[in-house]
Amino acid sequence: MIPTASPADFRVTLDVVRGCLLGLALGDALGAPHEGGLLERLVWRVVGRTRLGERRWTDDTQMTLDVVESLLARGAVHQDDLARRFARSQHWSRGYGPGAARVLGRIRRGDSWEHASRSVYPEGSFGNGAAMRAPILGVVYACDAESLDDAVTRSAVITHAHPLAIEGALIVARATAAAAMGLAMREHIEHAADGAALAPYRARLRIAADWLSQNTSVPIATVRDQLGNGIAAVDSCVTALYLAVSRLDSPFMTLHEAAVALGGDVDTISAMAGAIWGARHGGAALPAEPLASLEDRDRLERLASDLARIDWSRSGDGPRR
Ligand code: F2R
Ligand code: MG
Ligand code: MG
Repeated sequence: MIPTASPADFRVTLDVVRGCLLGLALGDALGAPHEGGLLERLVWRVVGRTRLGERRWTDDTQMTLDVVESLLARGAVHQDDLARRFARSQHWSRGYGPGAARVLGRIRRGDSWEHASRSVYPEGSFGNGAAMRAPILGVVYACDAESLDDAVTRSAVITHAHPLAIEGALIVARATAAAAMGLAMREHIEHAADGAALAPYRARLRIAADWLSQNTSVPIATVRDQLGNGIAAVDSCVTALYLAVSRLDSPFMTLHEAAVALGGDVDTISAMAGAIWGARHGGAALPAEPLASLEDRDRLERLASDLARIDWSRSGDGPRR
């Protein structure tokens, strides 16, 4: 386990929860028109706005909302409940990964998540679908590293049993926790590199830490070549972390523009990076205009308020309301 410092007096505030949740949804919705190939972009032109003209978000936000609603209903990561919610919410128009859509279809038809999650790939999916829903768990369990790792792993394995998917989710959640707690992010990445269980993450985190310590601007093509921009967790989690940390002192839209320039899995990289940036700066720092046209803003605000009302630090014996 990576020792993210956990100041005893850290308390999750509404502003931090809003920053993480809305930062993720905004990154997702702004990135979605840029994701995938020609066909996916054409489809998004048709389904990318609600009837009210709001910017729709994709599977990244939908699965995060499933995690939040399940947490609120059960007080912890309850895998059967979460699997049912993931399966019920899944809809083609949210752009789920092909393997994830099949896994969730099986669960909907009555298969257990334990069986379904290994039905498409026997060793489990190594896509970034577990990492994209992990940031909010990082915030909720920020000051309890053990509960954080347990919650993220339990959420991940429902659809993504592959070790690369789980470690990617842990890296993103721990980084969101570190951002929320105001820790020094370059040092956090160095610790993460030293503690990473899997070699591809160790290598990428080390590259990111070196770039940050040199304090120079790295061309976006170099970021793409060395950290990746793909749908696999290993090609997107460290990328999102690096983009967020290297642009932590810039406006949110600068971060989003970098994700668009990077290309590839833009909605997910922008969502994960947006959640980390938002957890650091809080919801009040997010740009007003795109936020005003975000799909289901009221629901996101209500869920953020409900989460922030609970003291999750006593997760071992159940959170206090
Ligand atoms: N689905 C999309 N975008 C559609 C366009 C993607 C584009 N064509 C591209 O490939 O870049 N976006 C959403 O999906 C991502 C999250 O995906 P998730 O939930 O991880 O899905 P899945 O299907 O489990 O994994 C993704 C793909 O990775 C490959 N893969 C995974 N595990 C594998 C394994 N064990 N062996 C071989 N291949 C494996 C497969 O190609 C999977 O389809 C997010 O971007 C979200 O926005
Ligand atoms: Mg998506
Ligand atoms: Mg994506």
